[in-house]
Amino acid sequence: LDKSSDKSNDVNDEVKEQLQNCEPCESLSASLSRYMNNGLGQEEYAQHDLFHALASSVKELMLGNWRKTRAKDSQYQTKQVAYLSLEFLMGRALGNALLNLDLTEESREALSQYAVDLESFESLERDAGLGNGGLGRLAACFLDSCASLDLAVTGYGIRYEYGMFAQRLVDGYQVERPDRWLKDGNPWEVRVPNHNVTVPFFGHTESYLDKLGRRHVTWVDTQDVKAVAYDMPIPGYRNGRINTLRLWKSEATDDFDLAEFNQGDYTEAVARKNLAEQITMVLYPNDASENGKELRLRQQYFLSSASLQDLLNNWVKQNGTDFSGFDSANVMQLNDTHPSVAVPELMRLLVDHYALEWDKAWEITTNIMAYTNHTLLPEALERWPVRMFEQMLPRVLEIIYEINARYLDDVAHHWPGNGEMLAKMSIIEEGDEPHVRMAYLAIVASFSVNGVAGLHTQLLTSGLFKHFYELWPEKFNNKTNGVTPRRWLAHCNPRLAALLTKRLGHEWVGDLQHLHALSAFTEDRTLIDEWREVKQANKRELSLMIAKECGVEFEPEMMFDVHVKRIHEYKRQLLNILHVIHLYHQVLQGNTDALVPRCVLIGGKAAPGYAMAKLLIKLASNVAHMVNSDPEVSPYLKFAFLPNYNVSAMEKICPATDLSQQISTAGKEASGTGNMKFMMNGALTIGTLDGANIEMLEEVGEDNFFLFGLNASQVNALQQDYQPSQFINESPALKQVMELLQSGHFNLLEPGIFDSIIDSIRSPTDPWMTAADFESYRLAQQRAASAYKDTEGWTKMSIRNTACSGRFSSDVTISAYRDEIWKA
Ligand code: T68
Repeated sequence: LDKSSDKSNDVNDEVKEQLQNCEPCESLSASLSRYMNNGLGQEEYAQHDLFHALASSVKELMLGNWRKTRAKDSQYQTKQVAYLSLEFLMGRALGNALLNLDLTEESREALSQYAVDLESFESLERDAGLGNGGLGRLAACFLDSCASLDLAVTGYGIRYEYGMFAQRLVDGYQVERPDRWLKDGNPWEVRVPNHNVTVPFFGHTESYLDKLGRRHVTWVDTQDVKAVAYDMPIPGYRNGRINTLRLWKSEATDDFDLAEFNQGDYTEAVARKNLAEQITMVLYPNDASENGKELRLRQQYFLSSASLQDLLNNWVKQNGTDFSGFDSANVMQLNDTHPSVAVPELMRLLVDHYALEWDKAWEITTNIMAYTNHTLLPEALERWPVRMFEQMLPRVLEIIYEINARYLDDVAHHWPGNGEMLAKMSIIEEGDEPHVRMAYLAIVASFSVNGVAGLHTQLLTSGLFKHFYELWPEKFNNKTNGVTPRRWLAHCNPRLAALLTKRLGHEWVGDLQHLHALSAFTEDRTLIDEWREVKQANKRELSLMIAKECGVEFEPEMMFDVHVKRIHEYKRQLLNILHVIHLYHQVLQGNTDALVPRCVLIGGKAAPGYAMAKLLIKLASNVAHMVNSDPEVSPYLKFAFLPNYNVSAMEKICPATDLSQQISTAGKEASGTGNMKFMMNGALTIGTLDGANIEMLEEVGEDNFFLFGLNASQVNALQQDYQPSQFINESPALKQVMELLQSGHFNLLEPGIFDSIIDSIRSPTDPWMTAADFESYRLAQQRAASAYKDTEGWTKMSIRNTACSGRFSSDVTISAYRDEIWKA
């Protein structure tokens, strides 16, 4: 230090910076004591109070850097990204925050004075279940990566009072229970009323000409709803950055309450308050279909308008109402079409409120918007009745019409004289009940449109969005999904994390590509033994949970074969259940030589209105009952359906899994992200050529992956003339399974309940082609079984899977968003 004064200055600056970073300079332990002594105001406390005190202390430790991050970002020296999503499936925050802030050991110590161990303590926190599945969890992983990569990204979402429902099983049937996750308060959030904005609904439009003869439109007699911001801190991985997840809550505005109150209509006024507060009351629990409910559109507009107003207010505060430069300072990533009404809303705010010319406003809008598509399933594509817009958002509809008219000029130019093309590509779908096609609206206004895995993007540009691709090829790009290695390896699998760090150093947590170095050790005996010991310990831990939740004893020596995700026909839980029936039948027949003892686990929620998905849960429950109650079967096969699968459950499941099932009908799963979590944690995959499975297979090689089934183009080709009976007749195994199922063996007291499932397998119009892939699936399962018998060989494959998982870190994905889309 003495020798180089320059350097010592650097060091001093660094130290100063660090000192500033840790304000307020109180230890976690001191802060915790302060909360416990002063905050509660009483001697007695419950575990839950202790949890709140710790979480509040951790949040307090973040406040200084949170403020600094905001101050730095508000300078607009770098581009600001707004990630707009109706869903953020955050799960628990404590463990992740401690890891990222490097406070795990300190909090362990702080808790020891209360005789509490950190791990069991973490389970006191309720999951923030503000999402359905993959799309919502992706948004949460992205927030972690953005903060960790030091990017100025704000998540904008809805503070649902009720998150994803809790699932219980009654007689094997799914029963939904409301999830009042905020019941005991949320220690992580900060209400920031100075960011309140007002969102208009209903009313009508009026237009007038100004002195220069320009037409202006005003939207009047609206019913306004207040949007109140609640901020949650998103700490980066040990880099001092604290980003923000801003969640909006709807409340009644004070003035319209008062107006009615003054007219003596007190009850009306209170009832209206309810209407306003309904908007953010509950998350819609459909993961792959649109329900067309008016309240859902209200949520979408509420989120979009509030977030855009926030963005514009921030800009105006710094720069006044000159918007030149606004579009090089901001970008908005739309998480699917759910927030795509942001497109006409930004136009409305710029044109009606800030009096920009249409062309200028359109230039800004199209420079800012970027859209991510997450599905090819036609039933999930959003189309809103024009009539609904007309009533609820009359001004927004006018703007959509104007956008459409101008855009159709481009279409006409590109395909001259082709009227059919105009109808096909119009944002408005004509018919008895005209609809707004939200995906088209998003594509027209976005400078970037991306799919979420290679195959998915390819199918988008060659199928669903083919003509848009012809019109604007430069807009389309692929961004294969990823998952955060902090939550999905470092935090959820501490045993494996410690082993990796011992071998490779700790850099892998911030850069998962470091895991490649493991490939050099796949022949290392010590590593192989330690690796297996980690897996076995994780399996023992999961067994306890399964015993408690399902009443089934999973033996850690058996293979853990796991299929957890939302229940949907395209994800083919049915194929898995049919295979379990096949194994069960083999055991009953005494054909046990080729079997490996295995524990099969299925878990996932069905959308409450999706009858077939609910019936699949009942089938799994009934089959599990038969399998588990036969003592002759138990040594070879156990089968459990885990109720209430959620983020926290996955944190226990993926570290303990041997075989991960990713068996969707090819071409239907956009990407998948569960597949990546399992791979990172050393599970082998049995899977189809679908979504990101294809890229995982590329990384790990066919020797380390159990591939089966038709590929996407074969699925398409076969659809023309599909004869399930042929596949059933050609596979003795499937034939037996069908016979057993049809005999009523699994529903003796409930005759006929599974008929619709049986019929679907036999139907030539079965889009999921369960029968077609059964035999190939069965053989792949056989390969997995014989591979598992070679413990050492299996462990080597497991190591290789983890070693090759670096590409599926969401840090890699977000770096690509940053460089290729956001230019941030
Ligand atoms: C999922 N989509 C994809 N949708 O199915 C999955 N949909 O392949 C992909 O990995 C993941 O997105 C992330 O890209 C969903 O999860 C929904 O949850 C959803 C919610 C509401 C309406 C429609």
